[in-house]
Amino acid sequence: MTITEEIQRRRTFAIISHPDAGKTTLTEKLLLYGGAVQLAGSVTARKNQRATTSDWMELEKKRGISISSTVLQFDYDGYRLNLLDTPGHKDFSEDTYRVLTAVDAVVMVIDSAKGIEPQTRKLFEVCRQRGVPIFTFMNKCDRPMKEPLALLDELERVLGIGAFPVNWPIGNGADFQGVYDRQTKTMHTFERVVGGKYRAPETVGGLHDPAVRGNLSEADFAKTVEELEMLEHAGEIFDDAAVLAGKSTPVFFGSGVNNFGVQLLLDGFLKHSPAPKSRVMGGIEIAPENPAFSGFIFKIQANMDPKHRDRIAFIRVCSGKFDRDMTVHHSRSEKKVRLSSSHKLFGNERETVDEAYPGDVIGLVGHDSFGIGDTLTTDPKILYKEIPRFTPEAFSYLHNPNTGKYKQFRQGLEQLLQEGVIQALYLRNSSIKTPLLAAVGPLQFEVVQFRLESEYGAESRLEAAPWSVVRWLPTDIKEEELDALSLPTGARLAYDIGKNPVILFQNEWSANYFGETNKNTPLSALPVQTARE
Ligand SMILES: Nc1nc2c(ncn2[C@@H]2O[C@H](COP(=O)(O)OP(=O)(O)OP(=O)(O)O)[C@@H](O)[C@H]2O)c(=O)[nH]1
Ligand SMILES: [Mg+2]
Repeated sequence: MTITEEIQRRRTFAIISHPDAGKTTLTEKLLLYGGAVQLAGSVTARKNQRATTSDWMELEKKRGISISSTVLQFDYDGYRLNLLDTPGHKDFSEDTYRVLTAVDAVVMVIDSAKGIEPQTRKLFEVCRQRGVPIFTFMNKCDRPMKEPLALLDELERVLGIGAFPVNWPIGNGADFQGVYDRQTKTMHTFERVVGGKYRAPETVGGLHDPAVRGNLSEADFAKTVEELEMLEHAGEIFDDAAVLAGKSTPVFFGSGVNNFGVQLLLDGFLKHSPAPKSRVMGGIEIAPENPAFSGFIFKIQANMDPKHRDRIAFIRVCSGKFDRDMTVHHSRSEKKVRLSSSHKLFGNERETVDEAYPGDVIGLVGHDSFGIGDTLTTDPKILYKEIPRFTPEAFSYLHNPNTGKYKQFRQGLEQLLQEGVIQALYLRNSSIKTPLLAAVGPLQFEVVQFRLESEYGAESRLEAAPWSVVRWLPTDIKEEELDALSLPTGARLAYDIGKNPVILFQNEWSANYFGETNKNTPLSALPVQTARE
């Protein structure tokens, strides 16, 4: 296969939504229908019993939520898919946003009973800004759902995006029969299978086949037929260009847990989603066919597999061909490094990979100098600046109650900071050695504590810190200038991990007051980008 053919068969996408809409469940089912697993691993009825391929961490299993994104690579129907399941909880949105920099399309999952929830809306905004094509899966049609027309209207009204229903649900809740595919004009009637572990038996036929009606009342069926006629009458056609530009979203209905409509989503997605495109960095366009290999690190994760207590850097290949053992330029250290330990990933399973192409996400092991956002390339002129940063809003000291375990505590914390699980700040002129953690949301503290204990055997104790706002000072401010600042009551000077000075404020009001009374010292919610970042 030529490199162009390899690129054209790649599909790299993330599944996003508000918590609990069913992303992990759908991921499992895409694997099942994609032939990557024989049996969907999720025991989804009871959250605490779940053990899925993509939720590998103890804490995720315990809480039944995803706290970290998962990469799954598999082949289906001639395509090579790189699928990323993301966490929905807002405290972990940093991880989700980083993943969005690495994909070419997203599947947005909506709970059809709830419609568009706040976190979906935020994630949608990020996709829109990046111009990422969005495919919509209206999930949980097996439960009493909102009117399908109302759901489409919500997409258009709340998100301001055109919505094109590729298929349409027939019945809902206990009467959900299946979906009508508007493009092939066929009705797909599904049967429920216990636990949804296997593919759902499916009958394909005409809309007016009596079997389609199932338990549906005459009136309900007539209403659905009328809706379909209305849609046809509106005469809208599938507009690939609008979808690729992120202006319109194809909508698929179904039920992940029951395997309804999953195959149609998978096939429809593959047919209409884009292969890897060029990336524009600092005015330079880097095409995937560019002969130079290049990619950037968007995620770091340690201890994914208790059998290998190591650290894995996830890189999205953007151009050229990756070969195992190749030597590349590493942007942060400006050094040449040899990439010998490269893996393709499937949840917590990994397999050595010898070559990879644009669109692929691969894991690199054994490079402690790699950080999130770093570019790896054979052409040092290429430098990606993709990774967004977020302003922390929660602050806590992390104590080590067990001095005998000092080493484990330090080492564990250092690793987690490097992974970007949380940020740390260092108070200026302070004798306190206790680390001050800064998080986008408080669940991140819980993850740090849990992982310190389970992966490093180090206990920890949290103590709330008195600040709720952090602002960055100009990075070139001098030490004497810092000495001369007059801070509001309770505010403190500190440094971030990159030694950039910040001020911690007790509240928003105090930060604003400082801003207004110190016009010569501009504050920013994030460190002002330096050339390196
Ligand atoms: N009734 C019904 N329940 C579903 C369906 N899909 C998922 N669920 C249930 O919804 C709950 C949440 O599913 P998950 O797949 O964990 O949701 P998620 O979006 O990955 O959640 P986070 O990763 O924590 O944001 C589970 O209890 C699932 O069994 C569906 O089609 N119908
Ligand atoms: Mg999940």
